[in-house]
Amino acid sequence: MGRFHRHADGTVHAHDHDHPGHVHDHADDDHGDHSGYATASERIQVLERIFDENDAAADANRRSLDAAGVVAINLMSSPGSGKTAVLERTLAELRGRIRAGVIEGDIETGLDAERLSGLDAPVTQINTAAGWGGECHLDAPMVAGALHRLELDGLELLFIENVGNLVCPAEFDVGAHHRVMICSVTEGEDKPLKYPVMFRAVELVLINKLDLLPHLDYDLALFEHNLAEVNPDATVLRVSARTGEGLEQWYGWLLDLLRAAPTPA
Ligand SMILES: Nc1nc2c(ncn2[C@@H]2O[C@H](COP(=O)(O)OP(=O)(O)OP(=O)(O)O)[C@@H](O)[C@H]2O)c(=O)[nH]1
Ligand SMILES: [Mg+2]
Repeated sequence: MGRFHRHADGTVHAHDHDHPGHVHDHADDDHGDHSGYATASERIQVLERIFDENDAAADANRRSLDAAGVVAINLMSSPGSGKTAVLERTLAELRGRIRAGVIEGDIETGLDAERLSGLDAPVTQINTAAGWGGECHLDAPMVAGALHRLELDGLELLFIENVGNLVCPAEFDVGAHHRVMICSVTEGEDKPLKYPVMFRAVELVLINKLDLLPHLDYDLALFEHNLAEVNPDATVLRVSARTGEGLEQWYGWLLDLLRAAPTPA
């Protein structure tokens, strides 16, 4: 299937011409779809149905979380930016202050869930290769299954570590209340400009691996300028999951969310 995405107004757009150098001789866009669907518009209808079903499942997830008084955060980033490293520190340092749990999303393995075990927080794993077609992102039905495995009434905060990917996770509402991303200094200053859908989707960006700055020619101010170009409203925190630098502000941000959350009816 060709690449597709959803616009801010909810409409779906599919790209048929995603073969560089390949010349198409179709007279119109509704002709010769390469995906197995008869026409491009048939494909868009299918994609819209997928997004509609996902959104309904996401709303149901949020209702379950709200009923239990749990605030959920969808944590996204490229592979290796430090999602699990930030969670390891966060769970360890907020232990005893916040009752937190984790849904850990990966294509394969339980390696991240193992890293987060023993921190007094329930962790449940979603492997998208196990029955979800090896998807490169989490979606709301996957998260619905994981919510059933957690004792939500015992939690205040739920982290949903998405599959490492700077594109697709931003397009699927999983039913979380807040979307946060991590971008590490080893990824380059240009990433907000090249992957704007992700950077626009979030309210907080953690710039991670600050401890590596002396070894890089990374320009923090340029990264923040590029981020402001695509998402001027995002809160930005500079952190290092290795040294703990800046993480107090992240904990403060989390505690503020919990204070602001409505108490369940
Ligand atoms: N120097 C340094 N290394 C870090 C920092 N944060 C994470 N790392 C390292 O970066 C690597 C990837 O970190 P992870 O926490 O596994 O990243 P992730 O985003 O969870 O990766 P995926 O789950 O595979 O997408 C590991 O070797 C971490 O130890 C940091 O602040 N500084
Ligand atoms: Mg991880």
